[in-house]
Parts: sequence; C-alpha cells; structure tokens
Amino acid sequence: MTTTFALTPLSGHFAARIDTPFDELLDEASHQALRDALVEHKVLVLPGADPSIEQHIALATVFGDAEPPQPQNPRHEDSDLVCVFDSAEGYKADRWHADETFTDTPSSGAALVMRMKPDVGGDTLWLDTEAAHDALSNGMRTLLANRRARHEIAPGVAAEHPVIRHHPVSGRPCLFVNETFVRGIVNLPPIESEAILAMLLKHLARPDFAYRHRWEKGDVVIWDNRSTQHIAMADFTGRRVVHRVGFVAEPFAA
Ligand SMILES: O=C(O)CCC(=O)C(=O)O
Ligand SMILES: [Fe+2]
Repeated sequence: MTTTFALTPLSGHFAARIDTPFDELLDEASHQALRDALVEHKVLVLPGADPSIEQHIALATVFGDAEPPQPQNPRHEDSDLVCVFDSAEGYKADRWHADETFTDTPSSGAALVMRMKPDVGGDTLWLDTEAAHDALSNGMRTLLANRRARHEIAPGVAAEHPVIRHHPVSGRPCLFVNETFVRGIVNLPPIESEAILAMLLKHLARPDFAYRHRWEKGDVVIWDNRSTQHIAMADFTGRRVVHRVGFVAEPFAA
C-alpha cells in the first residue's frame, strides 16, 4: 500500500511543500511516494518538522543509503552520519554548488534541518538545473553535447563529469556545471572554455530558475543533488546552525 500526501508547489519550475505530519511521512507506506515526489519536484520542504537526530537519519534513509559527511566536514557528537554546519565555526556555503561534484560519485541528495537561525537572513536558495538546460538553445546544447567539465575542490581532489547529464530515474537532462567546483571544460582552448563556462554560470544564476527558502526553526528541506544546485546566504549577524544528512541512491550513469 502507498500513501499519498498533498504537495503544494513553491515556484513555477520546481520545489514543493508537504504539510502532512512528520510521523506519517516516516511510515513505510509513504516511502515510495516520497521518492517519486523528490524526483518530480527536486526540492521538498517539510515546515517545522523538527526531527530528532534519529528521525532525521530515518528520513534521509527513505531516499537512499545515508552517507557519512566528507572528511573535511564536522560531525555531530551523537552520530557520525549527521554533519553540523555552524556559522560560529566559520562555516559558509555562499557560492552555488551541487554537493561533492569533485568526486566520481556525488551524493544523490540530502536532508537539511534548521536547528538555530538568525533573526533575519541566512536563507538558502536552490536552482533547477533541468529548467536551466531546457532554456538553452538547440545550438548551444549541440555545442555542449559530449563535453566534460573538470570539478575540483583541492589540487588532486577532482573528477570529470559530462556538462549535460541525464537523471538516472527520470532520464531528464540537466546542466551539470557549478561555480564552486568547476575549473574548466576539457579539451577546449582555455579562451573558449572560460567564455562558455562564464556564460553557463550566468545562465544558471537566473532568478527564475531559483526557489528561495526563508527558514523557520525546525524546517526540513530535502533536495535531489542530481537536478539542483544550492547556495546559502551569508547575509546575517548572529548564529546559524544546520544539520545535514546526505544520501546515495541511483547514481548518474558514468
Ligand atoms: O547551509 C545551508 O543552507 C546549505 C548548506 C549546504 O551547502 C549543504 O548542506 O550542502
Ligand atoms: Fe551544499
């Protein structure tokens, strides 16, 4: 048996809110509908769900295998699976990115919980990289077909991925370059790589591809890391703490 729940769209292209009580969503009967909703809507918002550490991990596990944080990221004292991003420790994510694209197998998605929020600011924005792809001209898509980009976080910690990728579940194409990790398009003269990349990053940052979340304490946002990018605004004073559990489901085909 599967349970259905109401989804309220939050922007023209993507993102939806689920108001069903959190306990019901963790019921196994809802799991497939949640996975389908994530592929379809790319970002799911659960207002004020305020999960415990165990519930947070259980929620992420609905979508795939919970993935330990990258070695450079701080972990929660009660669980190795929960990453703690605390502004008091200098943490920032204020440039557009999809997570871990500097690895061969980036995470499939993540569930983020707002634990402590500043009075104002500290919003997170997501963008729909499938809508960004679909808005490119046919000529540009042809130029990018079969091109690969180099993603790097530090010297030697890098991966190459296709510039246009297809979602492993929906088959939909997306534009898979981001301003944080991409260093260039491979096998192009540097002047062409730089110009095309600058144009693609400007295109991706178009406001109509974005959904902006103004957090309340306890809000949960889950995203599909294969069809979106995100950025957190560093425009606040005071402290901001989020907990994050990443998950691995169907990876992109190579
Ligand atoms: O702090 C945020 O809102 C987003 C953090 C982030 O980039 C992440 O959890 O992957
Ligand atoms: Fe991130």
